[in-house]
Amino acid sequence: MDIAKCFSLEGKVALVTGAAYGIGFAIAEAYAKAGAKIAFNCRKPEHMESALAAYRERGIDAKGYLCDVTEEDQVARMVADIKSSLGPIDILVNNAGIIKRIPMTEMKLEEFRQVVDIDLTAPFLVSKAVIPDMIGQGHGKIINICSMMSELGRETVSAYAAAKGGLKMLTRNIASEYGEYNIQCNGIGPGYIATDQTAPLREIQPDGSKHPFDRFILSKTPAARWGTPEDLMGPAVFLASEASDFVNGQILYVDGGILAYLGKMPQ
Ligand code: NAP
Ligand code: GCO
Repeated sequence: MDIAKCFSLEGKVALVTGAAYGIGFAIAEAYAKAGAKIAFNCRKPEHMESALAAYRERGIDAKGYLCDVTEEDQVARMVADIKSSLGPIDILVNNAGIIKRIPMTEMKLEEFRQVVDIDLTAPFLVSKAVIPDMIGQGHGKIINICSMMSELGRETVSAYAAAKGGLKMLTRNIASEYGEYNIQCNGIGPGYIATDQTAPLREIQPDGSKHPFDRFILSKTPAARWGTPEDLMGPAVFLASEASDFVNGQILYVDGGILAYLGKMPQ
């Protein structure tokens, strides 16, 4: 077996949703470096402009789409356009996501629904749009970006935990339903990663000290640091490549050890 070749994505077409910045951007960059042609989307025009510039700066010729992944017609148009310009999609990463940190009894129904729509319903919609061509091609890789909250709960994140827990089961179900067509659907469960989404949890306090949540996460993480988007590059390439062809329905937690650890004893 040619080991270097089985991790290569040479000639593959990859769609990474919500890859204007943050984790999605790093995954798209890794795929480009492994040889894939990149398509990505985001919702906001200002993010599109800066993202295209950032891809260009890294020498990546990415194709960007303004597309809200909760809108089925927009998703269908984007997938059709990628097919005609780059070819049928070989690799889909359902990365676009949001969080709302609101105590459950104060959360409005529309807020709960918006989180579930983007974090769970959209991966269903985009996967549904790409699976028929994957079946036609005889192969496909779908990678769902899950969370610590696919396993754990905490205050204020009921909608997010419900959606990411659901995404873990959608992952297993896609693997179960389409595994016979040589489609692998796996998840990545990032730990606490320093991006815009978690910036409020790392804000320096008025007295110059670290945010209490920041200190809490450092104490909960055996690696004793926040993750970076780059920490997800290798795992994402593995799950998109031939190297993982017999891995299906799994969630690969990339969390510096959080889920393995009981936590520090209070001093
Ligand atoms: P981020 O920095 O907030 O980036 C989110 C991306 O999603 C942006 O590109 C955003 O672009 C896009 N997006 C949001 N809603 C969208 C929609 N309806 N349609 C299309 N694009 C949309 O988040 P991140 O921290 O990189 O997180 C990426 C994924 O990893 C999310 O699913 C998140 O839940 C998950 N995750 C994050 C962490 C962490 O610690 N950061 C840990 C575990 C899991 P626009 O704003 O332009 O739409
Ligand atoms: C939070 C965080 C998390 C992370 C991540 C953990 O408020 O607890 O935002 O949910 O973003 O998903 O894996």
